[in-house]
Amino acid sequence: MRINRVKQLWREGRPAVGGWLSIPHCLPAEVMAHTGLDWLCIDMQHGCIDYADTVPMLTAISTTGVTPFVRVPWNEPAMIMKVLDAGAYGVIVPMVSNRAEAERAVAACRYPPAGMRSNGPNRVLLYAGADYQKHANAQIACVVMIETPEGIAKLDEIVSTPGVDAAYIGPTDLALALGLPPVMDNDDPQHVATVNRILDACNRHGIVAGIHTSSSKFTQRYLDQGFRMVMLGADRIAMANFMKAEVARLTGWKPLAPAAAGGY
Ligand code: 3PY
Ligand code: MG
Repeated sequence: MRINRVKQLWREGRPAVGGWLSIPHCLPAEVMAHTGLDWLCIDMQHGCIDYADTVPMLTAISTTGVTPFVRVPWNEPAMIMKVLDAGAYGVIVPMVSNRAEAERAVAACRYPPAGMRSNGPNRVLLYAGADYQKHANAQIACVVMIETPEGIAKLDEIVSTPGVDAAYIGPTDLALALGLPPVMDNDDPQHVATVNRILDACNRHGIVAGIHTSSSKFTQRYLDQGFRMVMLGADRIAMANFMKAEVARLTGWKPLAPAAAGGY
């Protein structure tokens, strides 16, 4: 089986930096796959992306050595199994709040006897190789998101769940969970303290800590702190930020349509 290069980095104690895909087409996926990132995540939760979009996006990513992840819309075994069958090498499961939910996510990622994943790989056999089922349990990454009030309260029971490879922080939902505005790259002391607490719990239980950002400044900060799954930038936001900055540089011209405010 083709190895999961991100899990290999993690086994070596090294970090992996990734990007985010929210535009439902194979071209932005292929473009982003050629930007030097270690992994890309197709976002079926908040991206404008359905299963029929996800499959060609996975194909586009596999024109490179970038490791493909999918964030599923919810902690539902059916969709987790379908994206794995299509070639995702890792799933990111949103809003996991307790041990039972973490176990549910893990079980959907693992073939019996370790889990309850149903047999039926399709495209993944072409991507991974004919011996996929033999090695999939070890190669596939199960990543649970910590971003709810209950998830913060039950942090230790989630990150110690056998089979969870990484806990990934959604900074804006985490902010809402703390009663703060949903800011992504967040300097609020309460947010910073909670992020540090999650990192510490992951380290104590020997799993990878991950976090979403929207800048190299925060990506660098989290890498320096010891996060080993850090998301640097998303297709839609990179496009908007680049064009807005270029438009703003022009002189002697006034745009008819003002740029939209806001980022994430
Ligand atoms: C969050 O900020 O809550 C996320 O899930 C990032 O995508
Ligand atoms: Mg979130």
